Amino acid sequence: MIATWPFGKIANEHAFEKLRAGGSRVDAVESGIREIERRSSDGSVGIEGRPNAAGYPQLDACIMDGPGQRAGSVAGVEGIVHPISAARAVMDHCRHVMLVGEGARWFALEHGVESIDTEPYDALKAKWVAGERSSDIDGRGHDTVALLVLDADGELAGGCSTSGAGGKLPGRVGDSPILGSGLYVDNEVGAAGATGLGENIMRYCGSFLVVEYMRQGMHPQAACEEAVHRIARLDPKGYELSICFIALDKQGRWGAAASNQRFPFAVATAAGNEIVRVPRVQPR
Ligand code: SD4
Repeated sequence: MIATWPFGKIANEHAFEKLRAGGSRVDAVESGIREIERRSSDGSVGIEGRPNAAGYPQLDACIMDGPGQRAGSVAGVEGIVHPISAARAVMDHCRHVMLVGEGARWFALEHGVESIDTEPYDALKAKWVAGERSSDIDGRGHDTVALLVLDADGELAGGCSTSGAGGKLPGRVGDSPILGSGLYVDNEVGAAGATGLGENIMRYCGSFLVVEYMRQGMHPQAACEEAVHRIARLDPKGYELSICFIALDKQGRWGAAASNQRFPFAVATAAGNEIVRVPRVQPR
């Protein structure tokens, strides 16, 4: 398994424990991500993640299971402690794939996903509407946990959860809950996940792109790098994109790349669980 950022090591640990205890790959993904949501580790995932411009968190998450190409996603959800479990409830129990906002919250509550009181949010929202708070996507101080799992049967699953870009406008949805952008799992080929500034990932279907490069025969490392190069070539910002990818293929090979920063992530196998760092890609 492979997971974004140093907290990915904790996600991997919990995911591995779940597998060892007999859980499925999807249980493992959910469990690993729940732990990061529970800790709200660096203030960028979960209910204590960095708030939006109005001062309250709106959370995004999705989950995919390779066999059957199953998926569930929630976006802009408020007051739900474990958006990854809400996404899983959508995947397992809903005839739709993606729910947003209040509808996502209702569905999560119906399925027993833990919630908190949203009244304090309402007071903060009122301040924003009254113009007492400013809005600006700050482009810093936001992370996402994306976790990809290849199980002992060679099947893939993955998940992604975030509080999104700090200071985002209320209602802004990033790449993380968008299948093909923040996460993509293709059980024939491999899986990929993204972190960074969603606006620069979702305009290019970033994770889908990485998986398609693997389908063409690239190693996951080359596939992640190629996706960064391709986006940088097309984008007016060049390499100043603040985007990072992780990937895992059907053979258990992995890779990662980042546009303009050193990128730490965690890789776990039966032999151990370590934080690995890649330097920024070398601009072409
Ligand atoms: C977003 N991709 O909402 C997320 C945030 C993130 O590192 O991953 N930041 O844009």
